[in-house]
Amino acid sequence: MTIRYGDISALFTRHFGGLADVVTAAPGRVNLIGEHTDYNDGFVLPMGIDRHTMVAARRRNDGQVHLIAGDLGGATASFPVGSGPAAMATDGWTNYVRGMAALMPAHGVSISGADIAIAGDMPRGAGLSSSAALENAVGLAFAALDGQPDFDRALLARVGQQAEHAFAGCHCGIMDQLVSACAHPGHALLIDCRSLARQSVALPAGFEVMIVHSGVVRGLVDGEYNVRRAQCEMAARHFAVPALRDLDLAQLVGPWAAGLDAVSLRRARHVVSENARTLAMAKALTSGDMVQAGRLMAESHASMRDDFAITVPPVDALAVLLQEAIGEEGGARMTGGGFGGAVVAILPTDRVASVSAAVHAAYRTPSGQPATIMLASASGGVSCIAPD
Ligand code: GAF
Repeated sequence: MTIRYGDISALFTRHFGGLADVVTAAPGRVNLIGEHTDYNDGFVLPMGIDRHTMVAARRRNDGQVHLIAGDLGGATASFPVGSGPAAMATDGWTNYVRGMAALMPAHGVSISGADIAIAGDMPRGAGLSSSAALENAVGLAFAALDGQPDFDRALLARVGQQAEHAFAGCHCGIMDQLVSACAHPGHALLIDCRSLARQSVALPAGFEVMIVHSGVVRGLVDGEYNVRRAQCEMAARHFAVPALRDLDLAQLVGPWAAGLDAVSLRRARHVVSENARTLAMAKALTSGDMVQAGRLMAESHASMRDDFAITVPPVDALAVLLQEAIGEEGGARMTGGGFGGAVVAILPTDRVASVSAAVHAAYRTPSGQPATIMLASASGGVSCIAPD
């Protein structure tokens, strides 16, 4: 973590005076594979990363919440607990906090108001789930202020997802909030998004996770995201199953598929094949079969490009560039909701320098800059932090 307890508590003291009662930190995430499968009750394989959103909070007793966001140029906002969402155009970032303040009380957390400082070290628009991290960090801070620092983490994730739906208008699945809440240090998490069962998957020794930001800041993602979700739900209704999780590929080419439009069929094919790839990837990582892992990542990217239509040309170019530079062992694919953002690569440690050099030599962001490259290590989930 490059942001520390001292940074966030200093921001708190500068803005509000005095000391915070609690400090929390929640990681962003990178998804290794399993894209747009979560809201289809499927499987995902993300890990928490060593980039965080931190929150310092102190209880108030007047029903007001006051915010300062250190990494948004010191933007401030205030609202009464229980108020609705703000208009997105003005201070949309506050909606994640408003959502948690409005929804946590239904889960036994009493909120009488709070002063809250927020800061983080995550690049924005890179698809690393800074919003899920904010929801978790704020939600846990509210719980800790109410004497509940051990508030159930899976429930916290579900409240964050509800906040995203009701206050930010994105009908996301559970992956981002759940991994940011429950991540296991040094491991990825294979999550069954139907039962929420989680299994830790260690990354093989001698390999690194690299995240390369394409510089395409995600644009219409939320509108398009909701469209993809609706298409998947329509396809599930066509097949008369509760979710696309309940289908296999053979059913998509059989007579049952007749009458479903070609676009919805392609969306379904992505989800069904991606579920199988995600389970296969967990096995490949566990057994150290990194050739197979690379193959699965390449297939996942192609499926997101051709069947799910969520990649954009610069991201496609970056994924191919990385796949070629990495070679046979390991691979690369777009990660996250799509329409820009980052490519995730898994590569041998001794290839990090040459792969980084290849990206710097051959890729430019749409504004002509070299891509931002970071190595991520697998961090634990949201927690209360003590002074260092
Ligand atoms: C976004 C959503 F928030 C997740 O729920 C998930 O669907 C992801 O896109 C795509 O896999 O991050």
